Amino acid sequence: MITFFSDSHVLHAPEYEFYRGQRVPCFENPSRADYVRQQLLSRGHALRTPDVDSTDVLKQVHSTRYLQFLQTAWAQWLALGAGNADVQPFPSVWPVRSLRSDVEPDNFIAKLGLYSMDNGTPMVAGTWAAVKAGADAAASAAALLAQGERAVFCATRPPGHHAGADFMGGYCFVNHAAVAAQALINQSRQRVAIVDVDYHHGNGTQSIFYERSDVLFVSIHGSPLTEYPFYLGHADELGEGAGEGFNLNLPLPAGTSADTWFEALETACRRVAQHGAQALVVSLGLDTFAGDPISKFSLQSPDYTRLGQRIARLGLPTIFILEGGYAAQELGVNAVNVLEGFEHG
Ligand code: OKP
Ligand code: ZN
Repeated sequence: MITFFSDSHVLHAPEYEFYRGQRVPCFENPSRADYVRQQLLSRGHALRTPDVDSTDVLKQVHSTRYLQFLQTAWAQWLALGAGNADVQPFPSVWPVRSLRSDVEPDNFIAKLGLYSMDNGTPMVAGTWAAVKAGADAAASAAALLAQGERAVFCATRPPGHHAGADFMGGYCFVNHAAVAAQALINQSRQRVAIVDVDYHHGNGTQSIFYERSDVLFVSIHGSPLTEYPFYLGHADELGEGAGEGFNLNLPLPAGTSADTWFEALETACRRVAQHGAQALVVSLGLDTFAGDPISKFSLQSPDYTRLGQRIARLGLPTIFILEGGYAAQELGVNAVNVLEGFEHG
């Protein structure tokens, strides 16, 4: 399968994140993309550099002030002190209930909190370059579908599905799946579907399309009662206004078996077919894998072939976008299993 891959992903390589009060090495690190790249090349898949500028589509799915912040954040951080060059900024204050988020403060850490849902999304000097390349990959994939390509993979990192219209979180800065779906809509397709199979609910993607009926969002994920992102992803979130009925969450308890997971995939696929989708975006998180260090489902490597086969049966032009998956060594095998299941049945 044609794959968009940018070497710029290595520019986003934060050293640590926080876990229970301690600094721990980042689960989301460049080795993930290296393993995916290796596996793609050794199994004969062609890599291409993203070649479509996503700037205009990014503005359709993210707010102007948030994009402006992302692009200038590192310069603002350095302006606070030259010693900041090798320090990771973290937010420490957030505009929760009763506080205002309409006025952007001047203080950098206050802005960082305004535009963040957690303190688990470290930023470094090269973050914007890396995430822009990821968004360009999504736009490039959509352009190939317009030319008649059946399916394209974006081997992108960091992931994107937790990023909302105006916030980062869960290792995500821009929402690549939203960029891909919006770019497909811009090709005058009336109906697009997004299926999010990452272990974690794609709260950012859901929120971006929550009031829209053209983009159906369906997600299978660990129950938010116990799993990140905790505050969204319940079954009663059905969409609002024009979007009512165009959001489907299939939360499953931590520890759910692969058999039950595939039953949920069946439900998801039936909903996509019913939508009459003309193209599909798959938020392909592989942290449903039994060996994943931060997740609690139990898919095995051959299950990813089966996942790809089921998606292929929808018969839709499809963009696969890499999201999570933190068993880095197995990530490449599992990702390419999906692609080959899709291609070869
Ligand atoms: C991103 B994606 C674990 C911290 C977990 C949030 C998880 C983000 C997952 N110690 N932080 O959906 O795979
Ligand atoms: Zn995840």
